[in-house]
Amino acid sequence: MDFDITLYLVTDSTNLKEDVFLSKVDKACKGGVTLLQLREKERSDWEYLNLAIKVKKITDKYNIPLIIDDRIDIAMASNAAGVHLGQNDIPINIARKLMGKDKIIGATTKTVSQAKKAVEDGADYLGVGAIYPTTTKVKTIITEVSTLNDICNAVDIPVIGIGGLNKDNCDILKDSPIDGIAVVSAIMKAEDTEKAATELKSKVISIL
Ligand code: TZP
Ligand code: MG
Repeated sequence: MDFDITLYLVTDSTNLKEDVFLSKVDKACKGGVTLLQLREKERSDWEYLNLAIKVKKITDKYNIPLIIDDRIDIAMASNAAGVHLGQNDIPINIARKLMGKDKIIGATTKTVSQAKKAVEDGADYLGVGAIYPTTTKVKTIITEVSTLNDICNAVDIPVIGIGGLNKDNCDILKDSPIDGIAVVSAIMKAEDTEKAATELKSKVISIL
């Protein structure tokens, strides 16, 4: 499946009422997000699926592929475009068998060998980070930009940087052969969601 990974929004609904969360998702899509991941860690299966169905109505309106974090069952049940898998989630080769060739499978990788393995197993894109310290994923460790660059150069699928990135600090990646960036806070925590997405997108385009 074809997708544009220039500005990848990973959502966080923590402490947000559902209508406020969905409105932020809508504004972010309107502002220019190119790919959107629903990332829920605390919800029951039923709640995760329900929210995925609601978010998909919005992403469909803007023709933005919806990726579900961690859970291929929720991705398939909501007819999302794909799934994002970490090193401790369902193995990519198994996810690929279950989901077929038309779904997008993203993988979190922190080393060149993890990246090469993910590609071999059938990943469509790689997320690498955290580039900067982040309060969104507390247990993550920093990945050096040089490692991110090595990963980009070792694989032939799109690679994005993630972690603490915003429009004022993503210049650190201007010489990196990335295909886009992924953010949570820079958009989800912005006062004006649409403006944050629009400004960040033009910034990212300028450094790619
Ligand atoms: N993976 C690595 S860092 C991160 C994830 C999901 C969180 C990024 O969030 P933020 O708010 O953009 O730092
Ligand atoms: Mg995961």
